[in-house]
Amino acid sequence: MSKVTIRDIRTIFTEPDGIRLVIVKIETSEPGLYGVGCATFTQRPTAVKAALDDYLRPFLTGRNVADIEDIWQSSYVSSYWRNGPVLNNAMSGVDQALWDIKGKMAGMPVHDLFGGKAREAAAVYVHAKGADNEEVADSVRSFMAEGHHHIRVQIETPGGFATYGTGGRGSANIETSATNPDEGPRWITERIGERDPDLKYAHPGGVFEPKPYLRSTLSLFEHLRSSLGFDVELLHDVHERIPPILGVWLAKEVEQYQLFFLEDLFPPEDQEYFRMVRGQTSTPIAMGELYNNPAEITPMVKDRLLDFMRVHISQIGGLTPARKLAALCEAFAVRTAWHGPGDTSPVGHAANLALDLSASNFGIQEYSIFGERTREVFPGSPVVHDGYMWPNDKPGLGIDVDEELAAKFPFQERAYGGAWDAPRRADGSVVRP
Ligand code: GCO
Ligand code: MG
Repeated sequence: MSKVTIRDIRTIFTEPDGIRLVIVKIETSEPGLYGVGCATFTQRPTAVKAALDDYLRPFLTGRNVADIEDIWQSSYVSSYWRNGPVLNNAMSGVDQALWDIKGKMAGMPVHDLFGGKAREAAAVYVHAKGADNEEVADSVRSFMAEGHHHIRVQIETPGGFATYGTGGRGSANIETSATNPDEGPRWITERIGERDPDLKYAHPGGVFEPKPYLRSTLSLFEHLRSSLGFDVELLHDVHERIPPILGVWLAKEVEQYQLFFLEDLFPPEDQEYFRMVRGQTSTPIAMGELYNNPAEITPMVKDRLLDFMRVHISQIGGLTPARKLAALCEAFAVRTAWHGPGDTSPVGHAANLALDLSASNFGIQEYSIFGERTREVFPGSPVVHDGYMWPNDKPGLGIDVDEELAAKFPFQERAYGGAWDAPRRADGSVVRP
């Protein structure tokens, strides 16, 4: 084939099931040959589009689609200041689309370009949640009945406190980002808000207090292990909410429940605390979705302070840096667990899967069940059954976007452009989301 060049780079916005997704489509000089990539930064999607339309599109139009590495390196330094979620997501959309194109040109799935299948399918974990111990146990049982063997468990904190991942108040759960101002503990700023309705503090992300959260989480694990036994693999996401020393304590306390992993015990800013955890417990540690650059997680990997590397592929700039990071992890026996929440589009999940299948140090893949409409907008979305995600073995990423249908689900209006309401401590101070 003669030289194929980038003819156009377009950004597609779509929200089929309540989550704003950003897709990049690269059209080439070859009629009918194009690629798709995920650039979803759901909290700031229009900023990613501006980075693509105003900077990457003019910078890359006319470039040879074959030169993925050079395109990545030159885009990376093209702004001089680099390493942010906006620019990285824009680069990821381009990078994944170029791998998709390369696969189509070769007539091979991307996992074949990466060395071929090291496994037939990727084990996934799904999300169980509930208001109390028995409700979470029921949710785990129904996932097990569907053949799932790795299940993340999150429980609401009694007393109306906010917590992550339950879909309740202040859960920062991307499936249900709307907060509902039901009765719960009140905090000082909420009372001020009643006196001054313009005060932004009056928008409740809920009240989070570490001790009630820790008590209900430990009671959940006790309940699940005594009622379900130890065969099912259980995971949990702390979502960086608790003071570090309580994180150290939690990691020790849950050792007896034999978690598959404990996630985001600390924010990246406090990552030195992992050293303390490592010395005291063998609870497996997962970390990474908040890093912007692989270099930020390298010290953790080389000192073996984590077991599962959970970087968000579009957040670090696409498959090109992700492959290198996976190889670095392999050298230190750290397994991959690429971030796969609802705000990773099915295109991003297909990119995750290409690495899951081909990397020998794959650990687990997070999976958020795609809605019916989302599947229709993205023909070729990876299929999950028996607790595994399966490839369709089509060339490239094996997935497409139905642009006409995507346009039927435009972004919905959101207060403050979709900014998150931070949870707050009882005294009104902000807690990490
Ligand atoms: C996870 C994550 C997500 C994030 C979300 C942010 O482990 O799945 O923590 O739920 O909160 O992707 O937009
Ligand atoms: Mg997480």
